[in-house]
Amino acid sequence: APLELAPGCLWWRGYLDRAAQKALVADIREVLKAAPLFSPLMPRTGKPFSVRMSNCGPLGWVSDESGYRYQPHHPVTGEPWPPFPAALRTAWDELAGAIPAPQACLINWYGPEARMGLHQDQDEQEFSAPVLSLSLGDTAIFRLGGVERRGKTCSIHLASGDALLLSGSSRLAFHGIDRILAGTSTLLSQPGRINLTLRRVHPAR
Ligand code: MD5
Ligand code: FE
Repeated sequence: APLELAPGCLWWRGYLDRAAQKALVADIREVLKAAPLFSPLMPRTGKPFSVRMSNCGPLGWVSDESGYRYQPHHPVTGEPWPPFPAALRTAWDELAGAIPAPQACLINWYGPEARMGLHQDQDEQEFSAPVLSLSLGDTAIFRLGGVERRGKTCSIHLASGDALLLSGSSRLAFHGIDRILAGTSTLLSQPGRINLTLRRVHPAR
């Protein structure tokens, strides 16, 4: 059974076993052959994020000097995003409940020095659907706050195979990755972490 970290924030430690993690990494490596990692740029400043990204599914999240958005093609190659690996749909169906199919999966690659500042996920037009996050590779220190930037926060260690579901009032909670604990996992062939976030972007009807 999952742990409820905050109302609507459910944490399944070790949701994916080692074999399932290995299979999912192989799936993601195939996705990345077709849709290579890119370095998104921050709006306005044009500074690159320390996290590199790609996507699969019908829509993908991108960022550049004109802003954040979802689009159906890779910003560098211009190709459509590759389809979801079947295992991602299975995880969504098991954990998200009776929610229409996800439309986007953002693939975040964290090298040992990468981090993600405290932010809210607000680029979707659908906040009633949850966000599902799957972690692979090195453990990350994840910080979760409330819906106001200045509120209290708590931290947990997200390890390889963990799943996190953000729904209800947690869907718009501030969150970020303080740092990666390089060398805590042997899943990947190098230090680093992959995070997958599955989302709906538009309302179903
Ligand atoms: C990650 N990714 O581990 C993090 C954590 C992102 C992102 O934040 O936007 O790609 S995913 C956890 C998450 C997603 C949506 C909402 C909340 C947490 N939340 O309200 O706590 O790469
Ligand atoms: Fe986020």
